[in-house]
Amino acid sequence: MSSILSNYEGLNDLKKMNIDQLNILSEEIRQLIINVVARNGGHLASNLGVVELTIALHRVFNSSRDKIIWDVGHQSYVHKILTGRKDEFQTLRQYKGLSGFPKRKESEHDIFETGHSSTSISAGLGYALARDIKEEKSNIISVIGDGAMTAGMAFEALNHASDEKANLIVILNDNEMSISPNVGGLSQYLNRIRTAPTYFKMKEDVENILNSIPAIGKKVFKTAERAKDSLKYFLVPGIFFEELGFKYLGPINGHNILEIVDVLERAKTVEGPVLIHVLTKKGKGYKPAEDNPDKFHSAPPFEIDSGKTKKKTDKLSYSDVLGNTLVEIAEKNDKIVAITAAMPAGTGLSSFKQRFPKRFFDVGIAEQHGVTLSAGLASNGLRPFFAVYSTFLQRGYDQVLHDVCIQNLPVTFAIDRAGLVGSDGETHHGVFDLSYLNHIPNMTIMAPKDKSEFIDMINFCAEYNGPIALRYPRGSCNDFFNTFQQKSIELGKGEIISEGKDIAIIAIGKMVEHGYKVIEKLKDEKLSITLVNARFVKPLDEELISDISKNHSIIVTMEDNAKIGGFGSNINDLLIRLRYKGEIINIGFPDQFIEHGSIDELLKQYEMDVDSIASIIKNTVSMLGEIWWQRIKNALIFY
Ligand SMILES: Cc1ncc(C[n+]2csc(CCOP(=O)(O)OP(=O)(O)O)c2C)c(N)n1
Repeated sequence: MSSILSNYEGLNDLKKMNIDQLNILSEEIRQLIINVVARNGGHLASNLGVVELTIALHRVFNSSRDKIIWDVGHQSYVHKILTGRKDEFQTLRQYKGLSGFPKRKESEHDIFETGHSSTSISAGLGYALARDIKEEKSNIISVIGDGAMTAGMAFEALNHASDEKANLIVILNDNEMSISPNVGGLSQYLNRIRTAPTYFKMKEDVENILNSIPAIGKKVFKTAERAKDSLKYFLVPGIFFEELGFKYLGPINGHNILEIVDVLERAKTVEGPVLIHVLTKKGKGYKPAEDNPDKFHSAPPFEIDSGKTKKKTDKLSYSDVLGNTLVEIAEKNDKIVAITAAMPAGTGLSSFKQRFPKRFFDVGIAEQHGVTLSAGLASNGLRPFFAVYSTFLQRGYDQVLHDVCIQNLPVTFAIDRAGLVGSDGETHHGVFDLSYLNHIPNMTIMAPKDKSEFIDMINFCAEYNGPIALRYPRGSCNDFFNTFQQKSIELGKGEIISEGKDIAIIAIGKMVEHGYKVIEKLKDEKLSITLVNARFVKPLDEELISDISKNHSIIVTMEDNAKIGGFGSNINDLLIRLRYKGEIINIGFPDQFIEHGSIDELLKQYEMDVDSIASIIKNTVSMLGEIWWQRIKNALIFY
């Protein structure tokens, strides 16, 4: 670590540095971020874009008395480095290490936790209103990207903030990118502001001329600035925000510390809500990230010199298979349309977008709208596939229930990143979708055990006449069961993969492969184990499970979802109805948020790895003991 950063001890140091030192510090922080993210993976481009902005914020404001709220929170690395976590930064996103998102337990400077986007203005307004009720003095600053600003929630908060007239500073960090290039009318509006230099030139000229008039010039300018019908009113580029009740300052160069400091100082003196429009470059200072900001939005470990990913895989991911299969289906069926909420590449829909631009819709970060848009498309005769990460569909719960399921519309939810996602941690794991969809009438839910089954299921969805959720995990999609002759998909029907006598593992999705490996692991234990691929979480294959319950003393359910309200709980309900007398073991996530770490580390921690599940089964068998074991068997026979 080089000089200024290695000697840096805390925010007080920042306040004493001159501009040259601050600029050197920026470059050293950039280098540190590049080095660590190249090794650990992480949100590189967004962080490189906010180095100067973050330094300026901490220079002007006094965190933690002043509150800085980071929208999404993926761009908080610089903030972490500046607020006492410089050394720990090496452990970024690693198991038990520093989180890649703001965490209150990590630091008093992380004052609001995020991960999902577009919450910062609501949270900031909440902070501001609480401050006013308590009659305290502090500045509240919400930093939100132009991508996050496309969500309804951000507009709801702007709308309310102007009504409250509370002192709140919103910083709009405009880099023209969501993960992919930003979309929508707001984005076009910001673009017009950015590319209309004459406006600013005129504004600056007016300001300079008035300010140069001795004695009264400054006063006239200030009055003009305030007056709604003044010349400035017509020149203000951010009139949209002004009309909403915000004082608009900008646009300013987000890589010029002095310019940002100057505007922040001005913002501090404004009564009521202020919006500062800051222009930044995503990936700033690292050529591969500047050239490919979407690829470096969230990057796996890479080689610094070339920017090339370290562990290249040529295996297809589930997202790729979804995209490719959907293109094939759409070639034959012109009713197929695809929707994404700002994740065309992540959900594998880039090829669909290219092949069928008119049948592809990127709605921005607007999952609720994405769901109801799908409902509208389906009501008017089309077959929408909304491809969305499990964690982000949480945003659209009411729309799934109210707009899709009540009307029983043929919308497919292609639910990507179901189960654990790894180092993004608790805000991003997809471990709740089974629970939040399970209880909605008309909803059908399924999950594939491997690639061939996935392709069959996508085809099944395209023909299915009602709401259907197809959930699948992050990562590579292979034909693990390729020697197994699978039957075609039939609504509510599972399949037996291997037949035993004593114990039955009933698994869903990715956990079927896991179940297979558990059986392999136990092969010397003289246990006879059946493996069932449930295929459907809802409706369950009641006939199959009823048969299994008659002659298996232990039933093990396996899912990569929270146990509460998930697949296992559906089976438990059924087994109660069937008056099953044997032992039930539910494998799934406990009632707690799962932290960040590699998927293997986390599965081990929650006793869901192959070794742990095998031990749980072995221990249950030995706990039951021979007599119990026989008694249960007899009970099952008389059942
Ligand atoms: C509700 C929700 N949907 C989707 C995402 C995935 N996501 C993370 S960052 C991001 C783009 C954010 O763009 P912007 O706010 O402009 O920030 P930038 O990375 O450009 O600084 C998206 C879509 C999310 N975090 N939350």
